[in-house]
Amino acid sequence: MNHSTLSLLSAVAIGGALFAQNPSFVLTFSQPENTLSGSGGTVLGTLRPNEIDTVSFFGPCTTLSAEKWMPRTCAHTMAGDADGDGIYFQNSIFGSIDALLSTSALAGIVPLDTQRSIYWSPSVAMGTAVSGVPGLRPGDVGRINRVGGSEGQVVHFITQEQVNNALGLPPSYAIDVDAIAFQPNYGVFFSIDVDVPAMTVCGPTLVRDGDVLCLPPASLGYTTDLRIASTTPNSAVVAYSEAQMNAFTANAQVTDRFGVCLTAVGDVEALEIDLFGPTVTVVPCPGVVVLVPNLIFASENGTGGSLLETASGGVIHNNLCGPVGTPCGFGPTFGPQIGIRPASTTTGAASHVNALAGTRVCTHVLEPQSHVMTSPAPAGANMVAYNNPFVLSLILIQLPPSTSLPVPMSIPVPPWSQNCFPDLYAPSIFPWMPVGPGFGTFPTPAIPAGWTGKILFQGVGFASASFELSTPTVIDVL
Ligand SMILES: [Ca+2]
Ligand SMILES: [Ca+2]
Ligand SMILES: [Ca+2]
Repeated sequence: MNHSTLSLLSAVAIGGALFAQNPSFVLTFSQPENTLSGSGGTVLGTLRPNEIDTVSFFGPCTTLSAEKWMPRTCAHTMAGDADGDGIYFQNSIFGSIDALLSTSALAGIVPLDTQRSIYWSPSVAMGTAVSGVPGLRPGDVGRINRVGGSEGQVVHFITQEQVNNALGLPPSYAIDVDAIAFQPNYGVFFSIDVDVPAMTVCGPTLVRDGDVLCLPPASLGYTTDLRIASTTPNSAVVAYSEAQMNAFTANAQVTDRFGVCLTAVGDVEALEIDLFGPTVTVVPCPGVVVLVPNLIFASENGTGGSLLETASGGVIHNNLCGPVGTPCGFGPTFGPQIGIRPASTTTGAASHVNALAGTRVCTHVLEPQSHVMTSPAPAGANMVAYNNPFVLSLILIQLPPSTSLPVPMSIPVPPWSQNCFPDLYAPSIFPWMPVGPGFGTFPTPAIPAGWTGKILFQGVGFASASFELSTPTVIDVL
């Protein structure tokens, strides 16, 4: 090992130590957006509403950028052929990811969140060809895991039925959870996408999409791994009404992407709990008392990607890189404050933040330029983009049998890969090629005439004291 390699390795180790104190989010955007960094000119620079991104506010703020963390192809590999059409790639899987939740720090399961530990809610139900029913529906918050040797299973944090039960609605009611946050001392906070006449703890209530609802701790039963096992009927509380959320939004004095001051929340689109902020006592009706922590939230009117807080009657969320939104009178909210590019020099990014969870993650990601190829094809006909945080990553290649497997098989590899993707999808360990640090691309192999099937790639990063896997990617060859 030469001196420059040693220097790089110690730089990685120091980076890791700083990363441990890093205030960061995973999040989604409501529209396709572009990373502020450009992601090396690769396809990883395009952030889609059905992909999860991450942004970190630990300096230097000049390099702040939202980066892709769970590409569609990672979800396709975990979920398999969920719609049963023989092709893993499904452009519009989940519709959008409209709510995100991390419990890993609370449950002590993993040091960092992974694509196997984070919970999300779709706006369109995932197919059930692999997972079976009930799957992952708009009213569910769940993740895709291997369970008892079966791949592509949905593990729910909370189900549509449990949410409906707390709202006094029939179990089959098609509710859409579109923001969620959780802390055992406060319970579950959430918001829904469409107004619904419900029966809450305060009686008949028209629950609005701009309301923040609470499932108080005493109303919840838990599994041993800190998921919701049960909710109490009619136990939901309107912690903040839409009118109150409108007031928080107006008081925050933040502009949209055109520079216009926000006056109403519209729909509450993202929620996270700020444990360092003030807690208030809310009495929504006589005899009902709810403790409400400071809530970080996004408004559907918050184009340009602003984040607000309920503290002090409503303020713009601040972090180490400044306010996450432009104060009224100072021009548009552009997007770089949350790591995305503005639409132009005069107009901010089109998105509001659509889902938000405070957590730390490892960004070690693969995504192909083309998810589907036709046979035959010369070597390099398709390229796969990578974002590699390590000095070196060895790309592995696997050819899953296409006809027998509706979902690829994986194995856990402890004690390795406890920070990045936890499961190995290429157990034959057939090396394809090494890649260096940062963003880049590598070529696909030549596809001979008559060969069709699936090509799976996964990177093995050489961390200072471990091996850390990248997210997997599968290319359909037709
Ligand atoms: Ca499919
Ligand atoms: Ca949803
Ligand atoms: Ca949302």
